[in-house]
Amino acid sequence: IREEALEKINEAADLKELNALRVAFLGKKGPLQKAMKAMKDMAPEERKSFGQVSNKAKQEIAKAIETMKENLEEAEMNARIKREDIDVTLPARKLPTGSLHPITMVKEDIEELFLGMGYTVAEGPEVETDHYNFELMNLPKGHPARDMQDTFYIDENTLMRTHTSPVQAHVLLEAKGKGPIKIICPGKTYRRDDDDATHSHQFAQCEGLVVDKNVTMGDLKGTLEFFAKRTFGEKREIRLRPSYFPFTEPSVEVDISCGNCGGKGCAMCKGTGWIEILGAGMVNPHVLEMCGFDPKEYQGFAFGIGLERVAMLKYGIDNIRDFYNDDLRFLNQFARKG
Ligand code: FA5
Repeated sequence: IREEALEKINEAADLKELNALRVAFLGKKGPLQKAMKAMKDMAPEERKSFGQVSNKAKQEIAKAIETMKENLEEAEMNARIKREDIDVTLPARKLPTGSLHPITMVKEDIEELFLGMGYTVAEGPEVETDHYNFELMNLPKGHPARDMQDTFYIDENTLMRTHTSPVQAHVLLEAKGKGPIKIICPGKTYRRDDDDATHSHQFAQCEGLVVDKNVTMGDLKGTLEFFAKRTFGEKREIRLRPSYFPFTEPSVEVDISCGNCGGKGCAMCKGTGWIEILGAGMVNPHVLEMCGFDPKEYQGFAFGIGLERVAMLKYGIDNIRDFYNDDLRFLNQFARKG
């Protein structure tokens, strides 16, 4: 029995086989156990020596199993280490990463530019009251200029803000009549416009508001010129055209010289040499008054930039819908490396 067991143990290929041998030779139903049972019919002398022999055989088998177990375990560990060996010289697999949306990039660039001029970034709600979106912006109910901004109403007094200008009122009221104020507010805006190549029912604006003593139209022009040159290039010029917004007086529309033809006139600027980029003006004294500021003491300027418009000009995009189609082939073109 001993020899047969030792031979088989040495040939065991793996731990499972070895365990089966342990059960077979040392288990209750094994040959040694059977032989021990036969001992009770033996003469005492014979029983003693038989007992010694079989105990010795049992110990030897157990020891052989233990030794073999260690060997097999070590072999298995070595095989595993080999299998899981990592080749550190292999180049890493490239993981696909996302990138910032071009509108987000334009927004962040504008934020950085104005933060550098001492502005802070304000925020306001996208679901707004009629009071803030219109009344405090000098657009009382029934005012014809309300038609300039077709509105998504939630109920009679609640709406999706049609511009970022109501943030002016929030900031002014919070300041409780004390300047200076110097904020920008980028954010989403909503209008019931029919979607086409240059209009979307949801778009983004960036409001700017400066209120202090002795603020002039010259400050407004200088600020917007700085913005235009930084955003589109040093060679670009701006011009102010008289316009109308109920919340500014005087109001202007600001054009930038066409980057495509350098101002000579081409298809992109419809032959005029200029492209409109934003609305602006001196804060209407009535708005200051409604928002708790004394217009004899304080003046201000404000502007509202369409972010899609800026992104389209900057990146040469001719269809605003491209921004909202989530087409990675389009979006990946703007991924900033590093
Ligand atoms: C306003 O919304 C004013 N609140 C801007 C302003 C602020 C003037 C402060 C004076 C002082 P307007 O309706 O022109 O103005 O919109 C401003 C810009 O938003 C436009 O020049 C345009 O770039 C963008 N815009 C307006 N409607 C849409 C639209 N449907 N889709 C995409 N962009 C739009």
